[in-house]
Amino acid sequence: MKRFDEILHNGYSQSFEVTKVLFHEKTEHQDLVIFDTPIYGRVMALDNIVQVTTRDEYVYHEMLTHVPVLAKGDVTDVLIIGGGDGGILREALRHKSIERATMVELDRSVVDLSLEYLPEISNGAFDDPRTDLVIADGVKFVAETDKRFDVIIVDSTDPIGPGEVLFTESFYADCHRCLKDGGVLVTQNGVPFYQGDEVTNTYQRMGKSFVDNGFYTAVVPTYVGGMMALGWGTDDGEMRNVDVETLNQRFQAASLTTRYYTPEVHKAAFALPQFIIDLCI
Ligand code: AG3
Repeated sequence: MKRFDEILHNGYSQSFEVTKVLFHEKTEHQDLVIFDTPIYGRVMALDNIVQVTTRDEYVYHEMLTHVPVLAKGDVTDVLIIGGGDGGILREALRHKSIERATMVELDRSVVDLSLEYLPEISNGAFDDPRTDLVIADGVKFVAETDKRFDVIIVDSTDPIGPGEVLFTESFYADCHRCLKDGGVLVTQNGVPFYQGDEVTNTYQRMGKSFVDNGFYTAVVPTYVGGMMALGWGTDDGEMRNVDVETLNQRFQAASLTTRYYTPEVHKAAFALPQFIIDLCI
């Protein structure tokens, strides 16, 4: 393979020069490829869609983790749905307040192959005694567990193939059930410029269970199309408005070193451009 073409959006693709293919196989659940590139370092794609690159993964993993954790404050229990590469787990465990990080991943191969070929993504997080890795269907897990969490992070694929069930009204309702009072759910919700329906659908479906729901944004270069929408659902309508000073105190107390997240970026991420507001109907 000389090039890898991601065809996610009809009629538009991104193309990587491939210097080496390290792994390519169909797992029990999806087609998984890992390859090296000149600009983005090592890349993992599932069903032909880029999931993670070693060059820009920090944007997504920091923003999907530190925003809910620092907005909520005093977080001890986190649930991660998906996220087999371990990037979210790594960021979550950087918070000393977190006593338990439960990660429910459908595809064991994603965890195993990430550990083998992309170890810097999880950076030891799977060996942390606070990690509870469950290989199972996230939909079933949230429907059945009697555990309760402060924060739930859904690090899924797009709503095509195995990830589709993680974008349903019943899944969001079950996540709501698994949150402690005042807890918060965040989700990967695609790139609104190309995936507008996904914004509208999630807005309506999450709205059935949460008092306050909407989106915040982050720009991940390899999730092409500009801003990515990250879903937000909580019954605490004030959580999205936590001021920069409070965020700063929590950020300092956690002594995090970040490459994208800052308390100011956190606050600003909730300011949506008009075309995204218009999709929230
Ligand atoms: N999961 C989110 C991939 C989304 C790609 N979607 C897109 N480009 N519209 C990433 C897994 C990282 N842990």
